[in-house]
Amino acid sequence: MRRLVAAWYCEAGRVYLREGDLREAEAHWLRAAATNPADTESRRALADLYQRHGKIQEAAEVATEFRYGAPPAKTGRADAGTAPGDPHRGTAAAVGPAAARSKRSGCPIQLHEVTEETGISFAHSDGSSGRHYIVETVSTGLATFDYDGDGLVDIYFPNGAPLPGTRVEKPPRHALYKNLGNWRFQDVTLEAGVACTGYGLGATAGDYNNDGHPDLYVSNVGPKIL
Ligand SMILES: [Ca+2]
Ligand SMILES: [Ca+2]
Repeated sequence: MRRLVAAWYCEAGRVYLREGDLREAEAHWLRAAATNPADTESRRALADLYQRHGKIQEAAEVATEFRYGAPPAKTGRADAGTAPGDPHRGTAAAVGPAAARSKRSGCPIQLHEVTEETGISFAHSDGSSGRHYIVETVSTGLATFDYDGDGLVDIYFPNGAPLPGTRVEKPPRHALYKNLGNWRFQDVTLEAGVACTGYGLGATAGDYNNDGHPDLYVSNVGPKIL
């Protein structure tokens, strides 16, 4: 019965997700996980939701519970081939190749190079004058915020600029990438009007004039931009 109730909550969460109600989707998946801690679908959905919204800590926690905290299924099917006390007990069938890699390395977190798949082609330039200006050594930060209010966190990358002694055909510019969901991004710098070519060292976002829309502040060497 608990499995059925959890499955219903999980499906309801998907319906809310399709309708764009992320809060209710999250609430229903949490209910599914609480009703049946062995329910893998709700935990996967939660981890994906948290990751897409930059909630890395929450995603890691739910993934850790998923891998280590779920009790063995009563059917014993998910436990096949594992021993009591094995931290991967009850998870191998659920996470497949990732679990196999995890088991081999002993690490519950696996990292993969996915930059190309995301659509992000931004490359940072330090100005490369060869004269070792101090700004060449400090790189830059970036800002993550939802610039278009669609519920997905977007990324703004400040860039360097040619320093005295540097000659380039096309000066680098800062870049804004719109989050399309599912870890895909699109360069919307020109459309958004934020193609700054100053020497950026950092950026932050906040609603400085309290109009409900985030504003971007870019810390350049020299004039700053709001
Ligand atoms: Ca967005
Ligand atoms: Ca504002």
